[in-house]
Amino acid sequence: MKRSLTALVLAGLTLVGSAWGQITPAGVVGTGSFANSADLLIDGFTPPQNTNWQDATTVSWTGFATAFTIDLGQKYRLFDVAWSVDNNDSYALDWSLDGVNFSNLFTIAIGDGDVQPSPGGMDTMNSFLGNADYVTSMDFGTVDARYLRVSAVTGDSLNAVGEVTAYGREIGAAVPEPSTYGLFGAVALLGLAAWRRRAGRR
Ligand SMILES: [Ca+2]
Ligand SMILES: [Ca+2]
Ligand SMILES: [Ca+2]
Repeated sequence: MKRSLTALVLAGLTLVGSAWGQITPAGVVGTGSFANSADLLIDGFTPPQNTNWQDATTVSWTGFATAFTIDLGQKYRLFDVAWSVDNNDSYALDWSLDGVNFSNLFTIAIGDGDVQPSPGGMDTMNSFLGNADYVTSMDFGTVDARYLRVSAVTGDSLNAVGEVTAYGREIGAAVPEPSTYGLFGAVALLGLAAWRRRAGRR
């Protein structure tokens, strides 16, 4: 009985701990003026490199008073980020737990990425060491965050973002799916109760 109980608990832990990977955000809100829907930042589509910065698949704006806050839906331990931004500007990604107080996660410099000034356009970049689109300045130390905020810092004042994708795993107050954790938890508790009864008889 003890062996099967251990197996059940391990199976339950495996299910709960398996939520690692690409994060599906709950939503995004833009402040300031910009063209196209802010939802394009998290729609899962990354514009091909060299796409025009004012393409229908990008969110574009002028100046440096615009920002977009992505709500991941809950707290995650973040490991990596990939994004698509206009090639000739500096962009910052900030993180927050409460959506109010933000800290800088990383800021890329003008010229980061492999898209050259001519023909220019959108550049896909990420923090995956060894990847063709890896950018050193995006290689951040792990943080626990719920919100991510992207903004342009400096450049030619013509800015665009096509996608922001975060990778991590659920932590903290995550509520497990009732269909998985609840079932295994109930079975494990029943097993534990039975095991205790048996152990008590010895
Ligand atoms: Ca997109
Ligand atoms: Ca690239
Ligand atoms: Ca630009």
